[in-house]
Amino acid sequence: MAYETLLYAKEDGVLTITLNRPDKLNAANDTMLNELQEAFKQAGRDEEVRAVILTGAGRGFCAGQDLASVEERLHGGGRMDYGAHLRHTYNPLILRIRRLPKPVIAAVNGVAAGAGMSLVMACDLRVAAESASFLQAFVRVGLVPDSGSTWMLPRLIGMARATELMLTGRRISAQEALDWGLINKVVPDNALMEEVNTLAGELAKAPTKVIGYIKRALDFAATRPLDEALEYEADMQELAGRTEDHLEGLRAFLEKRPPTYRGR
Ligand code: LHQ
Repeated sequence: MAYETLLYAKEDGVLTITLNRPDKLNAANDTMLNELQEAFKQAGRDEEVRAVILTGAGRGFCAGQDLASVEERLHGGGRMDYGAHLRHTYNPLILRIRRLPKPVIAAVNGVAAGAGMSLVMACDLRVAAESASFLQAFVRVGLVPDSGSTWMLPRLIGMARATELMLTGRRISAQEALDWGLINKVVPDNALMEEVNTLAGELAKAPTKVIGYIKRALDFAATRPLDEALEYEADMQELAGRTEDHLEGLRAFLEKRPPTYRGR
C-alpha cells in the first residue's frame, strides 16, 4: 500500500515507519493517523517484520495533532468532537502499538510534542538524538494530555516530574529525558539511525513471539496486584515454553553455540 504521509521501508526483518510531513514537524492530520493505524496493522500481519522503528523525517519527530486542521474545522463556529476524534484515531493507534507482538523502537530525531510525545512513550524502547526534545504541549493550547500520556508518563518518570511537565508544558532536552528515565539512550544526531538500526537488527533476531508475551506481561502487571501478575506470568511462560524458539534457545545453550531464532 502506498502512503501519503508515511514512508514504509522493510529490510532484513526491520520495518521503518517514517512520519513524513517534515514542513509541519510531522504534525498528525487525519490521513497520517489513519495511515499509522494501517501501517501498524500491516506490521502485525507481516511475518517477515520482527522489529519496528518509528521515526520522523526532517528536524522534528512529531509535533502532535495538526492544529491547523483542527482550527480549520472550528473556523466559522464549526465544532469538532475531540473525544470522538481521540476514540477513533489516537486511542486505537496507541493500543495497536502496545499490543503489537513485536518490539517497537522510537528513533526520536527531533522535537516530540503533545500526542507526538505520547507516541514516543507508546513504543517499547526510545533512543533520541542529542538535539531532540520533549514537551507535554497540551496545556499550552488549553488541552488535557491525551493519547496515553497520563498513563505512560508517571510510570516512566514518576508523579512529581510528570505533573510538572503536564502543568507547565516545559520543553526538556534529550539529556534531561534520559536522566529522568523517559528514554533509554541519547546519541549524537548523526549516529541516531545507525544506532537504532543496529538495535532493531538485534531485536529482529530475537525470539519474536516471546517478546510479544513479555510486552503483554509488562502491560498487564502495570495495573494489577502481585498475585494476578504472578498468575499472568505463569500463563505467558506456558506459551513461551511451547515456542520453537525456546527449544532452539535450550539446545543452543547446551550445545554451546549461538541460537538461531525464527520468531516462532
Ligand atoms: C505545526 C504544528 C502542529 C500544525 C508545528 N500543527 N503545524 C488530540 C485530539 C484533539 C485535539 C487536539 O489535540 C490532540 C493532541 C495534541 O497533540 S494537542 C498538542 C498539539 N501540539 C502542539 O501544541 C505543539 C505545537 N507546536 C509547537 O509548539 C512548536 O512547533 C514546537 C515546540 C513543537 C517546535 O517549535 P519550533 O522548533 O520553533 O518550530 P515551529 O513552531 O516554527 O514549527 C515549524 C512549522 O511546523 C511551522 O509551520 P510554518 O508554516 O510556520 O513554517 C509550524 O506552524 C508547524 N507546526 N507544530 N501541531
